[in-house]
Amino acid sequence: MRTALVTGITGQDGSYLSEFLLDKDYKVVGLQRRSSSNNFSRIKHFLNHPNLIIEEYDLTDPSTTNRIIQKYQPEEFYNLAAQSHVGTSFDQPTTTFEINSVGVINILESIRNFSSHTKFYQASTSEMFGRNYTLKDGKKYQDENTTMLPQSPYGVAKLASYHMVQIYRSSYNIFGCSGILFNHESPRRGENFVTRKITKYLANLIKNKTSEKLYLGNLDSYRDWGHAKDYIEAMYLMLQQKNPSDYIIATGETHSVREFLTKAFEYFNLDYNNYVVIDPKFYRPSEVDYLLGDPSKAKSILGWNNKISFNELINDMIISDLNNA
Ligand code: NAP
Ligand code: G4F
Repeated sequence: MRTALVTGITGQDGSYLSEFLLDKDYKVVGLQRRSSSNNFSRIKHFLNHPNLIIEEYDLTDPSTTNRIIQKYQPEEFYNLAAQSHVGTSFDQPTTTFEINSVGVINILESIRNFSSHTKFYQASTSEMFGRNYTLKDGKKYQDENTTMLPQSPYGVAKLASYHMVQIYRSSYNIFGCSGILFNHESPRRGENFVTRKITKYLANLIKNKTSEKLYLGNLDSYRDWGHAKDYIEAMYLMLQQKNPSDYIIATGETHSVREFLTKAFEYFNLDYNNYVVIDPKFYRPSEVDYLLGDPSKAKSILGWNNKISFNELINDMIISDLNNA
């Protein structure tokens, strides 16, 4: 039985990936940071799985990282833990850098010193491109060759760890891959990301007849939004290849926040203009305006394909939030 370590198991992607690996008969060691209150809501339905072990862990603590790597010597290590909110990274740049950059170096050093056969997956991000894109035949997009010019402390920290993975690959022959994932959402998405904020608000509006308004920031940025269930499969595929590499994972479609909002409200035949208030509090000091990924490399080498459409994603999130409201 193969062993996989998954950091961030209590998060959106960590929860889906762990279930996926357990279904493939892996032993999964889920690394969870200590909390004074229970944050198992995304994993409680499989917490009793016989092949799941939960270990307490903090990415910023190198001695714990060393101890856990030495103890399990895993075949695969998926690093999904992060301070993952871009807006928050402007308020907490040092914490963001500690977790999203220094934390990754801690893991890479542990693998180099104690478990060099371990294949490593790093959760990189389209936020690393910032406002940059490639322009070809009148189309703006980002692919593996697009220059990265991050616009947020989060993007900078993720770019540092992306380069670190490349350095450990070329200098020490570590099997390290970065998945450059574009935005992906699901019913398990954190409630302060824009998509979930919208679907949760709508469910509350319909079920509880609230008269509260929905406060949002910039509606004119574009994102390439996929479903987390599709994207975790790409992470697994990257570590099954003969050689390590970095891959864009995206749908190849882009939509504005306004479009997401319009479609979500139309589900209930409502006009968002009657409910949404723009609050400058949610504007960022620097915004990423336009993301559209070209996943051709992942399609041809990994055989990966996005299956869940933009409309299906919105419906899945709305229905789930309605059931929970
Ligand atoms: P998420 O739901 O915010 O989950 C983040 C996880 O990291 C949580 O389990 C969190 O634990 C854990 N964590 C945070 N700080 C930690 C620390 N110091 N030590 C140990 N664990 C810590 O994020 P996600 O959406 O699943 O994203 C997964 C990864 O992909 C992240 O690295 C994110 O930056 C990256 N990414 C996400 C997207 C996207 O659109 N979702 C796109 C590109 C890249 P708690 O539960 O205790 O908070
Ligand atoms: O949902 P968001 O916070 O996602 P963002 O900033 O694109 O970051 C997500 O995707 C990245 C990949 O590109 C990941 F690396 C990262 O970890 C995270 O998962 O914001 C999306 C857009 C932004 O343009 C934001 O300014 O929505 C805009 N927005 C408008 N009103 C809002 C709000 N964002 C949030 N969070 N809350 C609002 O009220």
